[in-house]
Amino acid sequence: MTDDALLAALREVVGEQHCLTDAALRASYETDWTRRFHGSALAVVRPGSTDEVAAVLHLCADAGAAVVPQGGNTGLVGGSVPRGGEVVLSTTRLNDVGDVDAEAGELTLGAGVTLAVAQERARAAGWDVGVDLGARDSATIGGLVAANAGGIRVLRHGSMRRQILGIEAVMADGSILRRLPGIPKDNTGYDLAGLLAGSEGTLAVITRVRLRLVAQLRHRAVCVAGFADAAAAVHAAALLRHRVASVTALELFTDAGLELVMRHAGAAPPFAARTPVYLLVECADDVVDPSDALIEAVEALGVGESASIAVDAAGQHRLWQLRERHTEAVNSEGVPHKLDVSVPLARYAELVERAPSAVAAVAPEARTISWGHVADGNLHVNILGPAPDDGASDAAVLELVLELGGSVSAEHGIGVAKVAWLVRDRGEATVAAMRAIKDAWDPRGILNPGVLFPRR
Ligand code: FAD
Ligand code: 2HG
Ligand code: ZN
Repeated sequence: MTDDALLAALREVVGEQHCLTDAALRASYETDWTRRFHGSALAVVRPGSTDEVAAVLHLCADAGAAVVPQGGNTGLVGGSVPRGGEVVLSTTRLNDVGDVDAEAGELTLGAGVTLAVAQERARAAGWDVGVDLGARDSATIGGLVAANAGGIRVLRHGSMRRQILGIEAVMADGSILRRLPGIPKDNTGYDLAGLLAGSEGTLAVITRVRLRLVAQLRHRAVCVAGFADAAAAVHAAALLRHRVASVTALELFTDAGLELVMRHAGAAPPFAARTPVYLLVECADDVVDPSDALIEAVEALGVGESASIAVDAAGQHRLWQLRERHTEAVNSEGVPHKLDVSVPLARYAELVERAPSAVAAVAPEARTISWGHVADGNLHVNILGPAPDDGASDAAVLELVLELGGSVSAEHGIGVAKVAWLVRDRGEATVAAMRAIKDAWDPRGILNPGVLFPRR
């Protein structure tokens, strides 16, 4: 089938206005959030139902045309944008929001529903979504599952895989997998929903997800405390987690990051003194106000004046902004290299301290700004300065991570950014087993070629 014939057939399926071929209309779908990854698409198609997704994939499979699934395009490893000539399948019109099953605490959502909308629906029924992250207004449920996203509540509720009770997805040949039963116990063979979590658009297009909701925690207290170094902050995080049962988030950032957030977001520092490292801790509970427990635990840390505790919503939002606006602040300074890594907690402080010098050894002019979810051993090393295609500083950090016994991707995935590192991290045998799954599900290599594995 020629490209023109394929486009005509795609228009028949999704309608003229949802098959975008004009360069200006395609543009926002062709560049990722960081601006580091981009490519041109043959077309952007926006199916409005599962059947339309199936028809699009069927046509593309017949034509041998590669497909890049895309949700909110907030992914940070380049997996949601075309490399050159693919069809981008945007899920944004798969936006039906079901009713909360208030007794069971479950909710079925179209893959294109944003996390913020899902949270709003769950909260209105007295429940909440277990995963939360800074990109909530754009990131979609399908994208969160495909990336097995983590975020700021992993400590309490786990990552996205743990929230899934059922899934509907369309395979590369157009066949539909549907298992949305609303039953928490379902041991009927392979856990395909679990397999799709973290599959990064390489196995199937997720069209609907049934979520297990979590209890809404209405009482909150947030504190930012300052420390002389990362080791002291990591130690404090361990103490807080151990002593205060209501801890829901433990986040670390440095003074270099705070400086950027203050400059770009107009934010004020958390307290008068500046310290090299900061720890944000949030406690939450449904019944008891956790403020007293948090205040007492922070006092016991002996940080003196270097702490700011917020018990009201506005103050809590202000403190959270200092942490959540790091990604945006770094983007305002240039096109970053993003290394989302994790190491055993015992090596976390060492990683925070050594990452900047590892980068400086290969890119002396580069700036390294790191922050992360300390309780998960997850650090986001962001590097500004090197050209987008210069991998030397990435390699320096990832070698360090492997030396420290860590993972080259903690929560953002492999995408195209870390394909070369997958075998180093997981080993030949494991990657061969993954490849066998990919080949069985998508024998023609239609779905997201170049993501997770090198392009054939
Ligand atoms: P996209 O970016 O559109 O796609 C991501 C991947 O999933 C791609 O490989 C794509 O092909 C695939 N995909 C998307 N939809 C589907 C589908 N329906 N079926 C199959 N494959 C699909 N991530 C975290 O883990 N934790 C964080 O704390 C976090 N914070 C962030 C903060 C900011 C400001 C930003 C910009 C990003 C952040 N991210 C974070 C990364 C990102 O938001 C998540 O990875 C999110 O899951 C991506 O969702 P999306 O809908 O934007 O997916
Ligand atoms: C976060 O936790 C996100 O802030 C994004 O995962 C990290 O921008 C990044 O590198
Ligand atoms: Zn993160």
